[in-house]
Amino acid sequence: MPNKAYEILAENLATQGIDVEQVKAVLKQQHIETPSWGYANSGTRFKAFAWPGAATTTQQKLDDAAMVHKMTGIAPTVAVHIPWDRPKDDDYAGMCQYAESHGIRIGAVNPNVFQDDQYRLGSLGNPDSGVQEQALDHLLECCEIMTKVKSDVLSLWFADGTNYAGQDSLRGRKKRFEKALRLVYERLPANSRMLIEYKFFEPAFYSTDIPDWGTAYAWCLKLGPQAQVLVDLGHHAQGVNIEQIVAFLLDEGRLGGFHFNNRKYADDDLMVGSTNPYELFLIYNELVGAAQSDDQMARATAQNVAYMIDQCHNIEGKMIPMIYSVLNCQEAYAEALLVPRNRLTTAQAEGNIMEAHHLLNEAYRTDVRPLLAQVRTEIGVPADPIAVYRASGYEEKIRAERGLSATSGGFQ
Ligand code: RM4
Ligand code: MN
Ligand code: MN
Repeated sequence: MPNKAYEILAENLATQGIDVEQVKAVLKQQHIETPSWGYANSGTRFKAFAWPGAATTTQQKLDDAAMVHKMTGIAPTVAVHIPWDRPKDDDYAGMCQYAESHGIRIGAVNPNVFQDDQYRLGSLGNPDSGVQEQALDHLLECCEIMTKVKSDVLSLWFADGTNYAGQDSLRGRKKRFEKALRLVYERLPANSRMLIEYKFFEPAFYSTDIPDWGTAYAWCLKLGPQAQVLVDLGHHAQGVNIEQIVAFLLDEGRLGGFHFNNRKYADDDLMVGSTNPYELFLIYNELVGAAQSDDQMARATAQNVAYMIDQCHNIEGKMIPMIYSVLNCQEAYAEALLVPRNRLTTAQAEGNIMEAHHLLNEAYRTDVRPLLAQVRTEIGVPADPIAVYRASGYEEKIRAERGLSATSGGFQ
């Protein structure tokens, strides 16, 4: 069926000098990774509400991720959390094959050094050298797992910090981290990367060992080129200009990846772009600007960013918000691709503030939905993924097969 709205939009964009075929080609290459833990039950610190049909096994999580990819066509990988996704008999090759037989691959490996009892005072930053060592061993084990599941990203987040002034030596903790991260860095598989994620508070509230992008960046510089910063959108104070952090890290070659979600919750609970689609657009605008620039470093860095969702939904279900989030990223990316870069550069050079601002906003305000429907049709996925998912019977099927399980993905 010809997409009338698309034809009108394409004509309109062509008169603005935009190469629509090129925009579509770029959109078809987009890749958003979904998290295995986002398909399982999760909760707030007060309550984990069980969701009917939520995944409890890694195979079920992979099934769900495969369904999200089938609906969207741009979510071909899934991040795993170890030990939440540790397979029986440590059969990682089997897990990898299971994913591949369902049309997806394993993406980032996320070690978990925050849930065992010994981590009460932290992991790598723990004052007890025995605990530091256990955490280090787990990280090194994850380097080996990367090879088994064909992953090239080790994604590191630490719950480490202190709750009371004087509880521990701040410099001491810094040194413990630097020493251990160096040992992990040396064991990274060839051609892989270590992404260091920061978070300004929680679960520690007096000090957090990696509180901000500056700390993560400083350590990446010390470690070497295989270490890059991971920007989790939820881990920022409300007023922080995230796109400026993105621009800085792109320019320095140290933006490694994203964890998409929404900072309104200060963590992983809300859909990316749900209350702040403009901000998501501005972030993509920096990425597209870098990818299209002739600055070698920024361009190469932008082309190698790992786009990952880090969301665990508590009250709104699992599959639809995940599909929705992938689509929100697609929409923001499409709008950013419509920014007339040359005209924007000219307006900026002339100090023409209103023209520059207007050009950006016009791209943002373009209704790209017909364009995305066209792209989806051309890659053979539903033009309206949410509607087709609702009608697919998948939700009813998993509810019937899996039922209601009290266990959570790891947040219990
Ligand atoms: C943390 C952080 C990590 C994620 C865990 C589950 O807040 O964002 O990336 O792996 O939650
Ligand atoms: Mn995260
Ligand atoms: Mn988080």
